Amino acid sequence: SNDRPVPRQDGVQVHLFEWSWADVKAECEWLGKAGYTGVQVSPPHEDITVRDYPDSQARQEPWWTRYQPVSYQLVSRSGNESEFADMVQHCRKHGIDIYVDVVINHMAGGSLGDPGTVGRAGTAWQYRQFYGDLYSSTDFHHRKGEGFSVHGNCQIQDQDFHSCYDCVQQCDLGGLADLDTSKQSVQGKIAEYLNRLAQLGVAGVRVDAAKHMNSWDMGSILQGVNSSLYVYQEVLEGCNELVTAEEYTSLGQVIEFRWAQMVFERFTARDLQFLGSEYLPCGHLPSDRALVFVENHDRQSNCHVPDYEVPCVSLTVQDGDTYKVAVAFTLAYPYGSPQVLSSYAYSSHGQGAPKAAVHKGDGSVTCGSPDAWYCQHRWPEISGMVRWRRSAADSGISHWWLSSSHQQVQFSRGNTAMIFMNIGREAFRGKLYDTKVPAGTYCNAYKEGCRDRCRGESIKFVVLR
Ligand code: LM2
Repeated sequence: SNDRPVPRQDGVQVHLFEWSWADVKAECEWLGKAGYTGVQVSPPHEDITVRDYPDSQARQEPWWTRYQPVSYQLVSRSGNESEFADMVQHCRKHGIDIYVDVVINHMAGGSLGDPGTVGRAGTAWQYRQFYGDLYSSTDFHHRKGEGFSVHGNCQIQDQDFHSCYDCVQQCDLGGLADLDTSKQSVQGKIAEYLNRLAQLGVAGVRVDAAKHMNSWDMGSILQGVNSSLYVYQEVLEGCNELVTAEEYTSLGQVIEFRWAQMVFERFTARDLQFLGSEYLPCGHLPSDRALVFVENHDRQSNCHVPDYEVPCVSLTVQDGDTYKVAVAFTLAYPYGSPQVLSSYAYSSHGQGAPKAAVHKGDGSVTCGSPDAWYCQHRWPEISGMVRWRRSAADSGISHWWLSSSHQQVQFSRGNTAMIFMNIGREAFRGKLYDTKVPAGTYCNAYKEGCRDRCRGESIKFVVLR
């Protein structure tokens, strides 16, 4: 229901994509000090194993095995249940909430997951037939005679989004066995999994593929779930689709993909006119219902990789400075709950995470070295803006200014925070700017972390009459 908690408006969460529980645990003290408030972790359930995956010695199996559940046991590449619980408790002590990516629309699918073999915890499974003692054949949709069918169920086709509401929610998504979430026993098993996570101290859940579950079923599942859990749902709504994000807002927040789209379009066109939540394509969710980001793990895996034909529709880490400015803008703008992605370089759609741990054990991290973790959340341009957002608290925007070239934007948030963005070639100096921020010397948050004191560049504001 609507009384489920949402994160504080000035908070920021980071998706530590594919990090191990030990690494997340080791990161939480740093995150707390930097001003972050939450971490989304990769799915913790038992996933499929992919045999003989041909990849370099330095890399794990494809990241997407994590989106193919075999059971809800907490056994994954990231670690086991006791390591998971230990991480959650430790992070809480540092003021960091743990959010879990829950994959409950489907179970492991066809060809690549070696059906007939066992999951990571040893659970036997067979596509759409059984998954240990959790689900059997009758727990899945069997919507026959509806287009292209595999093992007795239709597969979601692109045109379904505009022409067949039920197909979107009852056919298989990319060959993944679609759970019949209208069944009470299935709802009960999912609720039990979510409650188990809550009991371990988990503060929230990202509901994977929520658009592919009926919102009514989703509501029934959540009725049985601990009311202190923050819920945000992945409803990737395109313009004029039959299933809409609005259907899910009474259940929790919804990932507002239109934010990423708007940011992508404006920054790619290098035209910052019409920048802001009121300009999202085909409408926007109320701020307290929306989760926003510049990119997520799926978007990064679709962009700038040779083996994927889907057009790139967001800025990604490969976009360098433009990406950093777009993330800074998202953190500065008071709309929705922002999420920062912390990932690693991929050169193909499914490329696995580095095998090397992030934390080396001597207090140092492997961030940024070749073939390793990017740790975007530690970049000064990003962590500095996390601080900036905290200092702006809940102040609204004032003194918005756009240059005539549309390549510079400035605005203030209350009397503590002001941002200048410049994506043009023209220097941004020697001009007069109006702001609520009083005269004084300020820290340039974008240039460094600005944690206890200003270590980097400072900026002087003077009053000109
Ligand atoms: C999501 N949200 O709705 C996740 O954010 C996204 O990462 C998931 O796709 C997807 N939905 C399903 O949970 C990823 C990945 C796919 C991958 C699936 C399942 O982007 O490429 O599909 O996880 O692991 C893979 C193969 C695909 C195959 C499928 C089933 O790439 O070719 O389809 O497994 O075996 C036959």
